[in-house]
Amino acid sequence: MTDCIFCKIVNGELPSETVYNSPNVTAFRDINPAAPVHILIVPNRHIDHIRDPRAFEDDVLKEMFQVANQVAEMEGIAESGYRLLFNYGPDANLVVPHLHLHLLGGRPLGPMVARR
Ligand code: DGP
Repeated sequence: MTDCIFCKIVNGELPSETVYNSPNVTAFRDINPAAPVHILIVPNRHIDHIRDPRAFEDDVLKEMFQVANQVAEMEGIAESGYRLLFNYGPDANLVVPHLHLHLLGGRPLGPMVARR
């Protein structure tokens, strides 16, 4: 997609701190990190979000999770632990409409969702 920022990052049209790249998947540091390690794992081909049927083709999700585990090892947080999450829709605050898996870690992350 021509106006998708994550497509532009994958294509090298926009700068990013890329930590992993394969023919199908790219991982780069989040521009606004919520934890010492905050990396986004994205498919190289455009898929809108986790409800897009294309997410379930060609082992896309499987490879994204494999890359997340590999990047967690590379970042030294495999032992201390990490959180993997997808946002979808307004209640989850999905902002960028290109499928992305958040990898968060590097400090105790607390409860999964703030209770109120
Ligand atoms: P989400 O709320 O799940 O859509 O998260 C989108 C994330 O993308 C958010 O944590 C900030 C990050 N982000 C947005 N624009 C850019 C960018 O241009 N570069 C990088 N590296 N991250 C971005």
